[in-house]
Amino acid sequence: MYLSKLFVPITKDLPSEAKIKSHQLMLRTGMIKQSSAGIYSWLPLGFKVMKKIEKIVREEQNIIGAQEMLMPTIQSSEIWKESGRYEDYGEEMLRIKDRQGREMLYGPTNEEQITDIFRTSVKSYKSLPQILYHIQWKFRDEIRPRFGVMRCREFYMKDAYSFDLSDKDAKNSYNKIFYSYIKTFNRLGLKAIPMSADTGPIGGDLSHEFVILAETGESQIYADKKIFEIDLNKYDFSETSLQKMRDDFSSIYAVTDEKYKEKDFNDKVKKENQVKTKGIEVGHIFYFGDKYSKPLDCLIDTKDGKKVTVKMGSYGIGISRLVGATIEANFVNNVMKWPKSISPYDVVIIPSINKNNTENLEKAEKIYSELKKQNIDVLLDDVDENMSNKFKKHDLIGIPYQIIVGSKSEEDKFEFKELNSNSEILSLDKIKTKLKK
Ligand code: 5CA
Repeated sequence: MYLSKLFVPITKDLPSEAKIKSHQLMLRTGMIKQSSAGIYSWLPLGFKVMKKIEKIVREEQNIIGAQEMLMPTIQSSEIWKESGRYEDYGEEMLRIKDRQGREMLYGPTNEEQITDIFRTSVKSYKSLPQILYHIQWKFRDEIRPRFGVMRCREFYMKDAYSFDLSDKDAKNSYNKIFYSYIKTFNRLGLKAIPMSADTGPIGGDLSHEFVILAETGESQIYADKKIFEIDLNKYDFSETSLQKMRDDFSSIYAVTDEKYKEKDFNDKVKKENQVKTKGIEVGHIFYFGDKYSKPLDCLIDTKDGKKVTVKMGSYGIGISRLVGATIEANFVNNVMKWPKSISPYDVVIIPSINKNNTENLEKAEKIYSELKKQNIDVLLDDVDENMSNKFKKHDLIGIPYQIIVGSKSEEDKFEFKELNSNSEILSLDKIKTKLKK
């Protein structure tokens, strides 16, 4: 893609309503555009990052055998009345009437809907266990939407739902998702800490939040950095191994300010291992047994002819929030550097150009087509602008690698730079190899 053609409305002024780094950066680099309070359009640059995150989340769900489906955004109030949450959910639920006067709502989450699908489709223990998921827009009429995509009214979420015959099996499904979340966040270049959490309006008695470290987060975190050293490769997919993994995570100190006690922290965590910072919740998982299957009568025939309510859990990842959260975690000293796995482009070519000298642009175009042939997703900054402005702009766009075609480039060697590091002069072949890695 040529930057001059890319729809990326970069603005120089800092929007006053944007209080945190990610919100400012996303508006400045034209990743999103606010449509009304807490509701955003995703422009090409932002959309591309969100789609890359979605792809990784999907791959990791599929690896553990979860199956993708899609439920609608608009739901009937009937099933919510059956579960009892229609009243309980309160003002956060956007309620709509259709032309027949039927009460509908814009789904804030889908426990009722998936239970309704399951109860009419699955009757026998033979069909269990199951994990189903979808990636869909949700609406919660947050009283104070803020921080851009971090706390919106309309947001994009992956939510999965597990169905098991017994509590024991259900906890195993919970542990599988737990494992897959740690792996997913690692692939997104994020360090996530699982923390035992309150269940709130979703309900149940077992829950973990996955929190990433960032100074602008909403919750204060106290943790032992040993939690980042747990190696997932140590565990296999057997029930005991997965339980061991969850126990290993739980045995390491990590709490939010509600549970924090200074003495505990100092007694249990060595000074050099103490992590005190803010965090952003990017995922949340719940085990709630028959909280929904009971009122909705979702019954399964067991092997010995009895009927039991199916045991369920639900598991969310905030995909749109993750775009902002990744920026919060990676935007340091006014330089944004996307993790390679979700960067909008693999590399940007920045030629020094002006009207009288098109030589650098021609060289850049040659490099561009070479890299394209190698399936490298490359952006060419063909905008006629001075180099210092270009560098400032790319510090915000955050593509991790740059090929600079200017005074330092020789016949077939170019300046290659990884953001926040020193540049090197390399041949195109060497650059290709580095990028391919
Ligand atoms: N049904 C359960 C799990 S599937 C559920 O809805 N859980 S949740 O309420 O915790 O939401 C899951 C994830 O969605 C959160 O961890 C967060 O990352 C994201 N999320 C929740 N509310 C918002 C919001 N207002 N704006 C952006 N992302 C949000």
